[in-house]
Amino acid sequence: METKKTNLSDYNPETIPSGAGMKIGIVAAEWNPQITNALCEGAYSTLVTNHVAETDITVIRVPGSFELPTGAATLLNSNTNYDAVICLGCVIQGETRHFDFICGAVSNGLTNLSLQDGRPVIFGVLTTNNMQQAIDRSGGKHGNKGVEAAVTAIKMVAMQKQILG
Ligand code: RBF
Repeated sequence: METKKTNLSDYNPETIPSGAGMKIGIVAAEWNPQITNALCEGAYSTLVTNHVAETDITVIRVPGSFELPTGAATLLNSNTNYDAVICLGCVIQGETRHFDFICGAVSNGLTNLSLQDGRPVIFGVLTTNNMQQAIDRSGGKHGNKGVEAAVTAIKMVAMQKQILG
């Protein structure tokens, strides 16, 4: 069981179910590309390390984090039966209130989408005060939130397969 996370990339491989056979979509925002590319790399490599086939992973891009819910809905509504969608973005506090609106819209949008659809939609969005905090959490001293998001996706899909078959 998790208590306080010290590093976003830390997980116990023995507690992760195999991702073999799972189909996973990744939606990454283009804003702050240095960060979101690193999140994407962390998520993708973690899925592959945990036996998700590369042919079962689809990566799409949307312009900004605000568009993540629509990107995720597009994958869930497609003909491919994704088991989960991982959403990756980085919203950095600026001088205007955009930060609050974007963060609120994305977290509500992804939550509502997941509850309506039933499949896991993973919140892999960094919401930071500055660029350094984002660097620290996208492969820096606090690990990589993309790794955490991928582990969460695999665990959620395995939980649903166990309960729902
Ligand atoms: N998108 C992000 O993913 N991260 C940001 O930090 C971010 N900051 C923004 C700041 C401003 C002032 C504006 C206008 C947009 C920003 N966006 C950001 C883009 C946003 O998510 C969305 O793509 C656009 O608002 C178009 O809907």
